[in-house]
Amino acid sequence: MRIDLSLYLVTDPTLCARHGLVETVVAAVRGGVTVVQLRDKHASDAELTDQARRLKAALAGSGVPLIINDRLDVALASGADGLHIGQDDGDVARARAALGPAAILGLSVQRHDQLAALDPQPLDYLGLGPVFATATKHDHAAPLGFDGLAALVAKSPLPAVAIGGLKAEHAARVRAAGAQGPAVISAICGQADPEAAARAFFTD
Ligand code: TZP
Ligand code: MG
Repeated sequence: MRIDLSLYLVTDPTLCARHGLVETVVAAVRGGVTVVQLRDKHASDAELTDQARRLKAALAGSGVPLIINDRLDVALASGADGLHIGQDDGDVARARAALGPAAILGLSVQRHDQLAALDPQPLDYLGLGPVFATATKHDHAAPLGFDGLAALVAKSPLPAVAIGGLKAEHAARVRAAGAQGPAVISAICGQADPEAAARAFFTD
């Protein structure tokens, strides 16, 4: 599936609570976010499915896909547009088989050996990072920096977003490194004005 990775919003239950999950996402989409990933490591499947359905309804007509982090069952039950998994979240071929050909499927990659080992065929895109250290993800891998990001993108068989500590001022360098765009949590979700925060990613 073709997917616009220009600005990828990942949600966080604490940071998005400032304005409410749905309100934050709707405002961010008004500001130019092109993909939304629902990410909550602690919610039950039932809670996350309910949130996904509410987000999916709020995004109707926007053309912005909703992707679920980690939980294949929630992606299937909620009618979301896709799934994003990490290196330890199961087999991409099995996820593709369960989701069907029309769904979006993304994978997180932190290192060259992971890139060399992956089969791109079932996947639509990669999430590469972290570019910088970030307090938003506690157990993150070693930061890549922009040079490390560019080196990974150069070897990537798939379009990629970059993640980790990215702010609007970094958007141009992310694109210059060859990524389709930045993926962010706190630069949008934790902000007083999520719409303006999203729009700022397109100003340079
Ligand atoms: N994966 C790598 S870094 C990260 C994830 C989910 C957190 C990104 O959050 P922020 O606030 O944009 O640094
Ligand atoms: Mg995961």
